[in-house]
Amino acid sequence: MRKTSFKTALFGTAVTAVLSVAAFSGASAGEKWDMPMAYSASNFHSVTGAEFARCVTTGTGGEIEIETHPSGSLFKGADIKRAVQTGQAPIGERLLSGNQNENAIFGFDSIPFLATSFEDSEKLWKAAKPTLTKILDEQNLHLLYAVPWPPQGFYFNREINSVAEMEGIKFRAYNTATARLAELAKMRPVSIEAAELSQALSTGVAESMISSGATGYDRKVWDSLTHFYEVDAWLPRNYVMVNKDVWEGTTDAQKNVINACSDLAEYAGNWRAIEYTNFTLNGLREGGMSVGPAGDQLTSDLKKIGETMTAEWLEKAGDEGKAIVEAFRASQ
Ligand code: PCA
Repeated sequence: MRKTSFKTALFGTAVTAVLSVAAFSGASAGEKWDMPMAYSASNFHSVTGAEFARCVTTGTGGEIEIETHPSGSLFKGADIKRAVQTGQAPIGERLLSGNQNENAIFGFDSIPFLATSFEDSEKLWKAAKPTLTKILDEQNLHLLYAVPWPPQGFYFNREINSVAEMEGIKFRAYNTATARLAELAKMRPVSIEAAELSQALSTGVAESMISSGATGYDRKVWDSLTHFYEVDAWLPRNYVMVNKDVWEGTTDAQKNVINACSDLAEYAGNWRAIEYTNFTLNGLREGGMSVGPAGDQLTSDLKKIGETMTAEWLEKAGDEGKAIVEAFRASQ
């Protein structure tokens, strides 16, 4: 049978399922799943999501047609998880650590200086995934895949050489960890979604942030900011979730296709993130920004803040959190 000749492919049986369903089910009109995403269409997470959507649409022979809605056009980032939980949207993508205000475990990927490379980010993800899958399941959500952002560094509109020099600066925060970091550095945190970032910077609502080269590049921040310090503080993830009732309503064959497309998306998204890292740092340079490592004083000041934040997170995340960090360290 045609099926067996594909068995040696990268994703084995799962890929076979995609191909066989696509080949035999024809193009009947099916269900439409709108998929809200918070970041710009050109961002690599959105590109990966669009490919995932095509994979599912093709793989199910049109039985499930997914359409992505990037840039927060359907729901803003902060509203996407609730929308999927309550069934307002069947599927969606959200910044994982954006949910850490409801459960500290969601912030496992924003602990300063715990996992600072793509390799370690992958190990940390493996250590956290079972706990996270369970928490999401209890919230009526089924986890499909997660992709990291490039390492996080600091953006400023002036040269900064120590944490003392950050005092009073308006700092754009994207989750509880970044707001806490601002507080510890005596900056003034203001919560702003990436989709509103360019405007917040040009109007002076924010004058600094921690993020990846990718987001700075996507939002063309060189119009307002001058310095990017490569601190490699952490690599936060975006995750794609589906409403549990919707997931349970799919057939086994459809689940196989969606799982295969999810594996492929996580793998491809990870590679895109790696490739996007230097590409976007060069983009910041071409935009006129100074891009380079933080100085010794700034680095050691930030390490101290990192120690405080790590202790605070471990306290809040309890035994489950401690187990994730221990499993990660054992895998290093
Ligand atoms: N970009 C996202 C989150 C992390 C990142 O690199 C943002 O700034 O909103």
